[in-house]
Amino acid sequence: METINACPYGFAFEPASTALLLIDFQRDFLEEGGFGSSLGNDVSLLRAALVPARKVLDAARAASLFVVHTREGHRPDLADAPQAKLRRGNAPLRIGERGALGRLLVRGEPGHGIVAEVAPREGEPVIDKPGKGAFYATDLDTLLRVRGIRFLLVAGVTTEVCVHSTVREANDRGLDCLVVEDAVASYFPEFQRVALEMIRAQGGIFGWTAPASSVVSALAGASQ
Ligand code: TIU
Repeated sequence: METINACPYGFAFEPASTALLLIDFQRDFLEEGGFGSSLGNDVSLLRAALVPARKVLDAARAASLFVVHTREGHRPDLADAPQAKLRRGNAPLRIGERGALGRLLVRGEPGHGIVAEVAPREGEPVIDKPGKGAFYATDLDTLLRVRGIRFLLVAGVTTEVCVHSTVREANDRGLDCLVVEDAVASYFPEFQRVALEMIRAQGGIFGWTAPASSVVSALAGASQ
């Protein structure tokens, strides 16, 4: 077992049973003209997560961890998008409508792609998910079970939405989850802070948190 210096206490993990999950690092959330900016958000806030996430990704690859990427989005015919999700809010553009990065939150459109900094490599599965959580209506659970994964390191956007939905459910499925504090980001600085506190409160009620530097140090030890 290796241990990451984490909150609320050390995160013990076995590298062969650990996956790095990169959640929704898509142009639709990180760039102007995508879904996130259509909702009125300052998308530049999310970019802070990219350098730490890339460091963790490099370290995970060097330690031969299983790396999985996710993307939120819908079929071009929107048949998998509930009316409740399509109707939600009063943004000028809605899911499926055309913005500067193509149709918002639609698979195959430019905005749906993962940004270059943390782009998937050959052999790293990419999970297309219609919801906020990465388990809902996907084969993520199967992929993790086949590999015997018991520990998840999590990076991605946004902290209080897709990261929380995924980590809460992963916890219920029996996985120990560590969220990389500076490799997740929110459009709301207050939510970023509180979302991380929620995870590790009450003795780690549904997970651990640690900065990328601590994760990278532990993975460097695991690579030797
Ligand atoms: N809007 C927002 O904060 N997030 C999402 O809609 N999806 C994800 O978090 N990926």
